[in-house]
Amino acid sequence: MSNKEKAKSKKLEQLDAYTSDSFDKAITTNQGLKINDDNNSLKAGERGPSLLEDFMLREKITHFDHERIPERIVHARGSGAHGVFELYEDQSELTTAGLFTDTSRKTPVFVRFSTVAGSKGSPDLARDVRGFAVKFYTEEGNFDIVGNNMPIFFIQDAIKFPDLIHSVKPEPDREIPQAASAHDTFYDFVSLSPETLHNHIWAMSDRGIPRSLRMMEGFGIHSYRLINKEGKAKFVKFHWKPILGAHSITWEEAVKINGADSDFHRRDLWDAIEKGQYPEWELGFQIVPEEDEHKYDFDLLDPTKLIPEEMVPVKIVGKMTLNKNPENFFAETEQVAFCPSNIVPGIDFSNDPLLQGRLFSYLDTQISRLGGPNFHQIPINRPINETSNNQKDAMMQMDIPKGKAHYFPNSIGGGCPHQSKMAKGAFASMAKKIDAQQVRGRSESFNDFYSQPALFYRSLAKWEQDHVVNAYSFELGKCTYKHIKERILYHLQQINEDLAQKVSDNLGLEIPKEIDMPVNQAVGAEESDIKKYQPAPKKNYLEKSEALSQTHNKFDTIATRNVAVLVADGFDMDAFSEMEKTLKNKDAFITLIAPNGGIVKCSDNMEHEVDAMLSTTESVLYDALYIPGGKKSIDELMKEAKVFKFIKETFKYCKAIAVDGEADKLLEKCIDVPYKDDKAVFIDEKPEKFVDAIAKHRNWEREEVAKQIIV
Ligand code: HDE
Repeated sequence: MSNKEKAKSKKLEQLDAYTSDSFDKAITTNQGLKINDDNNSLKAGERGPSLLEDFMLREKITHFDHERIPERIVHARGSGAHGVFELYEDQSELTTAGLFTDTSRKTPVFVRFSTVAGSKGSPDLARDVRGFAVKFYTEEGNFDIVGNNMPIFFIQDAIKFPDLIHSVKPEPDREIPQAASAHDTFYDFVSLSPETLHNHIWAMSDRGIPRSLRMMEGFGIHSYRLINKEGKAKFVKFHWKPILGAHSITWEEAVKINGADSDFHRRDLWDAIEKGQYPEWELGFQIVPEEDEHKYDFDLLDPTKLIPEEMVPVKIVGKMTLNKNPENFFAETEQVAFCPSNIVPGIDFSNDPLLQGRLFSYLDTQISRLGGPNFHQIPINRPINETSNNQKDAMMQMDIPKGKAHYFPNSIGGGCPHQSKMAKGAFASMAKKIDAQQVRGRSESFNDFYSQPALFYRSLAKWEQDHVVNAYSFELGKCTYKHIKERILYHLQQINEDLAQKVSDNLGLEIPKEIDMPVNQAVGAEESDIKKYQPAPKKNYLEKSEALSQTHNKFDTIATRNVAVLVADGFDMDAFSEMEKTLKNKDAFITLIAPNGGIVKCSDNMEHEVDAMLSTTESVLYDALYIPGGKKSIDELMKEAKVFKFIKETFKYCKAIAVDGEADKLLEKCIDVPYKDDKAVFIDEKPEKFVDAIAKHRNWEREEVAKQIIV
């Protein structure tokens, strides 16, 4: 079965009806007129001016002039793919939602991953949160989980979102820096808004620079509700767990990748799907009964808090597989419109004030981004079930709605479209008791800003903590205002003294004893109210949470890991073929790199196609390095300065290296720190050991020594 057939779904069949191609077709105007010269405009004489009469020129240029739509105000840079969600077990004790109760269904999905701050053409490896938006085309309508790769958000109230984003986007006077949080305005905002600290420390950790979009977790963040047929509701948090495990790279490497291939993540996702290595995630629920709403030391409605998995385990319920690339980036990935308000029966919202704001914002933004309120008719956004209502007009109506009555109730149209009972699959908002006074303010239970960042930092491995220290030092080092850096140091001190001390040493600044704490209350608020909103003292309700560190992760596969193989004419075929067989059996990708393109000959005089010329590629684009022996090949490689850089970098960034025979000479020449006893360096060893080391992603313990290497 071809990949395309495997990916078949009701959504893809629907999209097929809208696809077109130009193969074997005559070029025409948009009015269907065949064109006999698409190279020359109509002119008054060969050297004369163009004529206004030239409708072909005008049509072509006019279309071109309007080919861009506004990029998303956030999450502009993104990559998408089609797939399917399959349920493991019926979850009807929790919800009536068809996609979570019917195990025979294969619910089509479209997923878009993104960075947040950068423009559409910004590099993939920015330090940033990643968007993880999933549209389920269910039989009851579209359901969107518009999440991120971190389980919490920066702010607690939607009214702060424009401020957060204005602060992180390029500064308004010079439009600098692009796709980077390391600048004054962002840190000014963070330092004055301690609610941001939890998401911020996640962004400063390795989670901010994933190895691949296929190797990161996803989170719905907010508490939602699942409702069963008895009408019983429970809170739920949605989790996506990648089958390949969650892995990251270091900042230094990210900077180099952005130069070598700024489409690194986009290419990686596309290539894996094209090669039939479909990315997969398991979906999990964290369930909290409504009775337990107030049981925790944090508020379930506060989106800056996670529920540690040690307190509420994640129940795995199904699997999502991405199995088809889009046909057209603009039509699908650019025009897809996610809205957290897209919901289906059996699921409902919570009062999380951030979620409440999002329920408005997404629908609203699509209207200017996609040109009007009929954006749901764009093929990628159409639900797979039928839609029918009285919103028939507006820009770009694509259907021709028949009939006279476009209001409800009506008798002329037979009362149609008619309302449906819940028993017939209609959505009805759950009955929620609300007995409160209108206030502009926040709950006191939202005041704890330090406990969870502290839990996060405590839960990291030593090397992960080092990366956090480096990230804070780098980002604050890029800021120019001393008072902003000092305010951040103060907050870091509240989170973890060791962290604050290391960063302040790096910056050469003192940690202030106190700062003027900003007040999230109305101007002129009562003193007692102002006090109410001061940060609460840090609590320690859990010493560590393993789920927060990427060291407690999946390290059991090398599928899709890209292994660079450095060769020149005369490389040892015996060693190479054993290695190649082992790696390919485990679904790793191999890239044969040689000083020149075309063909490279092995010791058996066989010809092998070169995948990449040394000058066109960089070590940072690979997960591991293998160099087979062969005197002639190694002598050739010895002459290439780029080979030295390649080896040094691979070692420096803690990746697995295997060499055979004479290739050890290359290591000796390049690596001027002890490497023979390194856990992930293999000299004339069995390929299986190399495989295990690649599966471990990196030998981070090497970092202490490797940082002395200069490249
Ligand atoms: Fe978004 N966000 N957001 N956001 N968001 C958008 O919608 C917004 C928030 C997220 O691939 C925009 O269609 C507000 C949290 C993703 O197309 C916009 C608030 C989370 C994507 C918008 C938030 C997200 C967006 C821009 C605070 C994680 C990309 C274009 C109340 C749970 C979706 C668009 C895609 C996109 C508004 C906060 C995730 C402007 C007002 C929290 C993954 O509507």
